[in-house]
Amino acid sequence: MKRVYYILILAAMPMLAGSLLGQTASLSGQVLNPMGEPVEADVFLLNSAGDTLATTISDCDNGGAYQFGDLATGNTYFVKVAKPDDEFLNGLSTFDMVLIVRHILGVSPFTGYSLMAADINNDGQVSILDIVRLRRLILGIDGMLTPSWRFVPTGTYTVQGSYPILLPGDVANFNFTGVKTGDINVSAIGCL
Ligand SMILES: [Ca+2]
Ligand SMILES: [Ca+2]
Repeated sequence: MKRVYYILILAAMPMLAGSLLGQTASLSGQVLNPMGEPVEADVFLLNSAGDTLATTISDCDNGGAYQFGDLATGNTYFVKVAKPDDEFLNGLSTFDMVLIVRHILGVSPFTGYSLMAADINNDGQVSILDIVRLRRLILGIDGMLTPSWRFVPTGTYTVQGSYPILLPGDVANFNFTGVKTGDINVSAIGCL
């Protein structure tokens, strides 16, 4: 019987220690466009196995803020941000096509988020194929664009799907930048 109690106490110890020391933390940040304006998007919190632990929405009425609370400290979590593809023409115009042409001709080369936005067919480079694709979208010949938005941790430019974050305690400002595919001049409305 003593041994059973011992095992029970051992099993309960990490939980007890965590609650006694208050070892929970929150993770928060903002989802913004490249101009720093809020974007409403779905924010997913995943574990390392890829299971969804919680979901929330970045709040346009609160500067695009999102937050997860009551998380165990010391763990690495993963955050994924996504936005439905249904408003794929949001912000797309012939002016974006002109800007991509100027990039390809070397007149006004892109950097950073503009390069991400201009890769419309998602093949890792900006080429005449992206202009063709954008033209077909604007003319209504092609009826979908996937992904319509791409989200990366602010200051990075490589899309991976989900991004790790270690929680030694509360972490704020795990911010994401949302790039609307094809929208070079950032005219898409982020809070639809
Ligand atoms: Ca491309
Ligand atoms: Ca645009």
